[in-house]
Amino acid sequence: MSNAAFAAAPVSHALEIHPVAGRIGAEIRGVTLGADLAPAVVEAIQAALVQHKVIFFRGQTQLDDQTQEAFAHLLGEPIAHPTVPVRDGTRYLLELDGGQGRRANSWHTDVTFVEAYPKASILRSVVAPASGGDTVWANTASAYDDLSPALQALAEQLWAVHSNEYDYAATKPNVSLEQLENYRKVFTSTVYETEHPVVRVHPVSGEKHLLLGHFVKRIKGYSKSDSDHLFNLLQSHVTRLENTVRWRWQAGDVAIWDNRATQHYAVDDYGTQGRVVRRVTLQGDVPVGVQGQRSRTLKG
Ligand SMILES: O=C(O)CCC(=O)C(=O)O
Ligand SMILES: [Fe+2]
Repeated sequence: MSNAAFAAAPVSHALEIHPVAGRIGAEIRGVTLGADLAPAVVEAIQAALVQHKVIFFRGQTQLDDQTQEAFAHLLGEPIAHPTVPVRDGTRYLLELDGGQGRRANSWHTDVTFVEAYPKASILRSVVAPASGGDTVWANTASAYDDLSPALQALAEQLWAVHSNEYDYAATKPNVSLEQLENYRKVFTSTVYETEHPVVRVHPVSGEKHLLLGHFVKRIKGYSKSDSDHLFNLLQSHVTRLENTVRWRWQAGDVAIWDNRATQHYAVDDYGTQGRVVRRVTLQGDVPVGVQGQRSRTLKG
């Protein structure tokens, strides 16, 4: 069975929304993000986020670390990364500085190695390269829809083990061995493992989504070889270009994604140019599969 088209509930405030790609992503204009947004605007942003899965706001140069965190409070409950220390002077902010080797150039959904992983992430560009350094998001509901009925039925039976102890070298070809080892040490200071259904039902839209990405260690109950094949088969549907949107950053831009409905990839093509982004994530809920089965923590 495929997803019925999701109809957003009417909201009292109309935003100026410009879809960017055909199946995912919209730019919202005319909004100045901050801690003092009217409740009707916040409600409209929440609805746009579920409908478009990633929303973009240009030129939000009024935001600093504190007001980014305060704005995040309006959309949910901010949470710090489970292992990577927050940026100095902040409570929740994760900084990704390309100069420090923090280049997220592999497909993932944020923090899926824990059970109730974040429902959304709010990312602000602080330094943007003159060229390159775009981020790409993929729609994991249209990826599910694209599967044949037989593959949908198979995917709905599968469970995947997600862990923060995955193959770092395979996902970070451009980073020095020393940077890689330092990163791995911090990132896996506590090892987490969680079993998630491969098809997750979205708690707001009811849409079915493929829940995969680079934290997947194996598909449960299959040999390493079959697990790799199954993962690659399903993951390749997520990353088909038809399911994606690509954002060309300017400093001050903000992207907010529904982390229950997307994967993303930060393109590492900007060489030694500066690139700094800062992220706040919002507490999520425990995923539920198509038969109502809930995700389970194995470790951590
Ligand atoms: O650098 C980016 O554009 C995205 C980094 C990332 O994966 C994240 O902020 O969750
Ligand atoms: Fe990420």
